[in-house]
Amino acid sequence: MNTKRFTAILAIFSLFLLGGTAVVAGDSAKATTNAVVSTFEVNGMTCGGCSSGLRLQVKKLDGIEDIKVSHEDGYATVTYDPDKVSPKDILKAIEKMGFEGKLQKTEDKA
Ligand SMILES: [Cu+2]
Repeated sequence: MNTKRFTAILAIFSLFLLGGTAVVAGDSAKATTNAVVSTFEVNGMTCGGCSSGLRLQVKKLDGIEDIKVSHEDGYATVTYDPDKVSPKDILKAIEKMGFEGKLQKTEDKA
């Protein structure tokens, strides 16, 4: 009798624990700790519309944390989770916008 009751309490407690774990996992997914920063040379951008269009296009990809684009200097700096998205995917998005992209370097997020 007592054991049964204890099992039921344990089961309910486990559910709370699982719920708590799920919330924690959701938070850590947002703030990726293994993020990297890739710099791409982007040719073909002529104005602020080009850079903001590219920014939106790349942000559509899963795993993008941040992106800075400069049409004057012709580059894009992208912070992302390498487990979710690759430089190849980002280059595809750059080409989709009609620009020419080239990966320059990839570093760990500072
Ligand atoms: Cu433009």
